[in-house]
Amino acid sequence: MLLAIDIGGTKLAAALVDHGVIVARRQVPMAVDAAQFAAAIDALVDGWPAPERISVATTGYVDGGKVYPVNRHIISFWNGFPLEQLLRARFHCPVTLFNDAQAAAWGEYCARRDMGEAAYPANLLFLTLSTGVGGGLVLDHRLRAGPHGLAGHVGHAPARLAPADGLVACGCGRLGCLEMLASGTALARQASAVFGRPLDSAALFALAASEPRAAAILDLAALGVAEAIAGLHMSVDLDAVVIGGSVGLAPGMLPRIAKALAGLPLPCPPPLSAALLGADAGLLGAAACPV
Ligand code: ADP
Ligand code: BMX
Ligand code: ZN
Repeated sequence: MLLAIDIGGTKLAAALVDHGVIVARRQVPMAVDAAQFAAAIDALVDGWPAPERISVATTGYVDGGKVYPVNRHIISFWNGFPLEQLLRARFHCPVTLFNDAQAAAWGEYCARRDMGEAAYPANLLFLTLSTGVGGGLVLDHRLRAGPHGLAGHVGHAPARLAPADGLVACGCGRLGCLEMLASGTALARQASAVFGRPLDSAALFALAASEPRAAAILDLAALGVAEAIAGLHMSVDLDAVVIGGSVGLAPGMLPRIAKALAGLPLPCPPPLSAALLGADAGLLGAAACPV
């Protein structure tokens, strides 16, 4: 049995995976420090059989068995965190780490391949709109992690558009990143500024049905995402773009992105779809990733 773990800025999920099928799944809020993280892992696997191996999809970039932040504001203790060593010591089995969006990209690629479609995409971009904005690329049927694990970090490409509350420095240190416009964190920040009261991303989506200023924040984020897709499409020539994450999968977000993309002058625009694996794209993608 394989243990898959998905570590995001907001949630920590674990699943027992048997031949590509989730047979048990648990989820808790992401921990705030290393001690709480170790305790949360123990709680997640309580009563489960010892795994034969572990595959992790994690926010941050993975280099040499350690996890590093791109956006330093997402997880405070993630700076060179020895995740592989910690899990090996706890479970005494092989451990493989992947960036969360890269793992999900591979999961979505495999899901399409295994459906037996004659023309499954060889060049797929997965975008997660979640606590941050993550990205993963499959190019010529191969997952591209990059020499430092950084490939696909689209959230830190310039968005070209200022957020509704003005330009904000990203936790990566740069100004104008897509993540500051279109992540759940950024949507909550913009909504709270525009409406003058604390609002989270889900509340913004609910408000958008009746309040044009709320809808405008989502449309701006969708345009930023569409611009990022267009930029990558012109760089590597995509044949599929898959959207995931709780914000990406929230009702209305995919049509907003599709409309924005359709409005851009782009040769051979790639088809856009929601993650077939839904909220399990990271877990199942990590489980399917080559070891
Ligand atoms: P993680 O980033 O840990 O992988 P998620 O994909 O769930 O987790 O993304 C978390 C972000 O999504 C948070 O900013 C949260 O406020 C936002 N979010 C969660 N549920 C919803 C929802 N139903 N609609 C809109 N935004 C949501
Ligand atoms: C950030 C970055 C990416 C990650 C993306 C989505 C950190 C800690 N994370 O851009 O590595 O893929 O967020 O991650 O720098 P999530 O936390 O939203 O799931
Ligand atoms: Zn950034």
